[in-house]
Amino acid sequence: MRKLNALLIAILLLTHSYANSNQQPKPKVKPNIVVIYLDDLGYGDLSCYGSTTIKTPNIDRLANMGLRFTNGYATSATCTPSRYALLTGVYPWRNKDAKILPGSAPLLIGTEQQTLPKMLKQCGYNTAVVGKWHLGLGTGIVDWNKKVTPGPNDVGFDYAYVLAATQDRVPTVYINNGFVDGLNTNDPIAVNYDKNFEGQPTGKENPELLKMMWHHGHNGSIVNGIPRIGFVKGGASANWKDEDIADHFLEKAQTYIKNNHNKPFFLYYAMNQPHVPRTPNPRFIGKSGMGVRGDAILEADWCVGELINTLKSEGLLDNTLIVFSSDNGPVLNDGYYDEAVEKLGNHKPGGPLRGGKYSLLEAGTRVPFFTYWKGKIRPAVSNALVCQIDLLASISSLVGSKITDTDSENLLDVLTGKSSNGRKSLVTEANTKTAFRKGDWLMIPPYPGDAILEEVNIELGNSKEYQLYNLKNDIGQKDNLAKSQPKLLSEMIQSFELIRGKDYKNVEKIELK
Ligand code: NG6
Ligand code: CA
Repeated sequence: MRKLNALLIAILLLTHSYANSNQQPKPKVKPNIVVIYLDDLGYGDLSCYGSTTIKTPNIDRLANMGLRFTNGYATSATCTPSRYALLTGVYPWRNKDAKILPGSAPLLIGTEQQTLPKMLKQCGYNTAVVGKWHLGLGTGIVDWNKKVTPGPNDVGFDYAYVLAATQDRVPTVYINNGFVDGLNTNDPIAVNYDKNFEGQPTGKENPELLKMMWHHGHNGSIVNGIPRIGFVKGGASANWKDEDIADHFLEKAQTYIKNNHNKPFFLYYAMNQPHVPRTPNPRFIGKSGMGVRGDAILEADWCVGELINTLKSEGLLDNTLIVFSSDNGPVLNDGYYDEAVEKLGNHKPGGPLRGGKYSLLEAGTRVPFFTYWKGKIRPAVSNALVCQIDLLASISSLVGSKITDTDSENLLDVLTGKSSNGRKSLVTEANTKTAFRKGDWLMIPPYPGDAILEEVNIELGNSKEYQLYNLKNDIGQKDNLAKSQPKLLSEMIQSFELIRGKDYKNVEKIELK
C-alpha cells in the first residue's frame, strides 16, 4: 500500500511539473513592423477618408479594419523634414539642414544619431528601406560610380534599395546598398546641381525632346523624355523606367518580406506616388478619370494590396503591425503640365482641409494615418492627436527597448486603440516656418510670403497677422479668432515658444533645388 502511495505521489508530482512547464509563458514573438509611406498623398485622397471621387479599396480595407486617425500628422508640409522626424524622432526645425534636399546633398541624419531602424536592429530586427530616401547621401562630394556612403545603411538599415531624392531630381537611378544598380563602368555617371555638362540637352533648351512639359523648375537634364531638377551625364544603363518604378519597388519589398519571413523585420516602404512626375504604369492610365495624379493613387492602392497579399501568403499578417501615412499634403501643379489641375473634377485632395503641400494650414501636415494589426488592433476611428514623430518612442515601447529623450512621445496605447489620450500639442512645419497645435486649436504666427512657391497655387498660410483657428468647430479654417480670443492667443504663443524657442521668427529664405 505504501509503495502504491509513493507511486501515486510520484505520478502526481511528475504530471504537476509537466503541467507547470506547459504553463511557462511562451517567449514573446516580436511583431514585424511595416511602415507604408506615400509621397504627397492628401487627407482627402482616399475613399476611407471620405472621398467619393476616387476608390482605393485595398487601402480602405486596411484602414477600415484598423485604427484610422482623423488627427494624424506629418511633422512637415514637405518630404525631407517629415522623413527626418519619422526616422529620428527629432523635430526637423532643430536641424537647420532639414529642408527639401537636392539629389547631391550629404546625409542629413548623423551616423551617431538614434533612429527607428537602429533601435529595432538593436532588438534583433532585420531592417529595410525600399523606395524614396530624400535624406541625403554621402558627405557632400559624391562619386556615384563608387559606393555612395554614408547612407541608409549607416543609420540603421540592413538593406536599402532606394532612389536618392525624388523622381523629379537627378540621379534617376536605383541605389542598392550604396551602389548604383545596373551601372555600366564604361559609361560613368556624373551629377551636378549647379551647372550642366557640356553638350547635354536640357528641358529649357530642348523642349522638342520632351514627352512631359515642365511648368516651373524642372528644366534641367532630360531623362526618358522627362525634364528633371539638376544635371546628369552618363549612367544611361542605370536609368530607371519611370512607368516601372512602382512595380520595381513593390517587387523589392515583396522579396525582402519573403527572405525575412522567419525573423522579425522592419520594412519602411516609401512609395513614390503621387509625387511628380506622375508616371503610373500604362495598366492604370485613364482608370481614375482624373488624369495621372488619380491614376498614380490607384496604382499605389494596387501596390498596397499586393504587399498585403505577400504578408498573407507568407503567413505573417497576424504578427505584423502596419502603419500607413503620407509625408505631406497634396499638390496639383508641382511643376509639370500633367493635367492634374484640368482633370480634377470634383475631387478634393485635401478633403475639408485648407491649404496643401508647403502650407502651414491644415492640409499641409494633416494626412491619412492609420494602424492595422490583425487580431490585435480593433477596427475604430480615433480623434486623438498623433504624429509620425511618435513612432520611435511608441514602437520602442512595443518591442521593450529604451531610447534616449527626443521629441517623440510614447503613444503606443493610442496607436493600438487602448487609449484616446494623444499628444497635448504639436509643432508643425512648412518651409522652415512653424505653427502650433494645442488641443483643438491651431496658431500660426505672422510670416512673410514665399514668392518662390506662388506657382503651386496653394494657400501657404503666411499672413502679417496672427492666425488662430478652432479645428473642432472649424476644420476648414475659415474663422481667424486671433483678435476675438486674445487671452487664448497669448497662452498659445507662450506654450509654443517654450518648445520652439523665440527664434522661430528668423525664418530662413528657402532656396529650392
Ligand atoms: C520642389 C519642386 C517640387 C518637388 C518638391 C519636393 C520645383 C519648382 N519644385 O523644389 O516639384 O520636387 O521640391 O517635394 O522645383 S517633396 O515632396 O519631396 O518635398
Ligand atoms: Ca512629399
